[in-house]
Amino acid sequence: MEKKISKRLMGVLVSGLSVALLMGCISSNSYAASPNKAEIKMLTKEEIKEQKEKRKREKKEIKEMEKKGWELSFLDNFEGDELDTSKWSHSPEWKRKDGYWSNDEAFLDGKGNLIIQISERDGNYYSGAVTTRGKFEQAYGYYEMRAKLPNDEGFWSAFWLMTDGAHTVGDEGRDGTEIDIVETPFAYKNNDTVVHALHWDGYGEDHKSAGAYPVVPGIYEGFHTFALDWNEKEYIFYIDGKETWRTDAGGVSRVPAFVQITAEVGTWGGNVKNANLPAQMVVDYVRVYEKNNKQRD
Ligand SMILES: [Ca+2]
Ligand SMILES: [Ca+2]
Repeated sequence: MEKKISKRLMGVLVSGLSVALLMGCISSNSYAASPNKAEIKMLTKEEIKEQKEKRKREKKEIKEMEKKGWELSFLDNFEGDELDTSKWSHSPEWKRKDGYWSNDEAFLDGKGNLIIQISERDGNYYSGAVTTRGKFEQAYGYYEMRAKLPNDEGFWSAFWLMTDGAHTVGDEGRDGTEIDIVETPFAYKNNDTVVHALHWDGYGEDHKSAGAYPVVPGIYEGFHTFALDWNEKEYIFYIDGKETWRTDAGGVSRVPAFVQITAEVGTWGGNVKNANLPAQMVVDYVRVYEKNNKQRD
């Protein structure tokens, strides 16, 4: 009798234990993708400190811009685990030059950065691309990205503004211009060169463009800011707050544009077969401002 009870008790205990194990299994599985708890705690402390400092800096920088008459109209610090789809969409997964845009190659790293990755799988090349098309579009303003640029061969990363009007022939660039705030096709040449460019009147025989090739020592090491002041008179480009190009080529575009952060594979960037992949562009934030009307002259 006692034996029977203890057997049943054992059975209950064992099945309880298996349930507990099973639950343990499930919960440990759900932790599998994340670091262990000790690491989470450590990272959180460091990250909180870093985030606090970043927020302080951000507040100060936005205030400085406000003093110059700029009002924040768009901000993404890329915090959290998922791309904020109220602000961004993945660009369509179609063939671009010698590779494909792929949703899998544009993601948040969980540490406050957007990653735009370039990968090779089975001899095909894939890169990330996000756009604010249909979600945030603005004419004129101050557009800034802080990012660490990739410097390998056969692809380029870009922070740019686009509009359907860039395809329209006539009226020069006033009815729409592709504005490339920064592109990196020469990264692999180790000559510290980036590209600023404008394209208008379509991409066929009427296509026109203008560009500049600033050399900034150390531009492919660490984080830098890339910015554009697009006003009614001209475009002014900045790297790390220093002016690198000023132009009114094509007449200045008057139509709203969306923001894009992309990478694409192509021979303009050299031979991708020489690249050490995957490569990544790491984007800390994007801020867009518009001119405060009260201070407009
Ligand atoms: Ca045009
Ligand atoms: Ca960030």
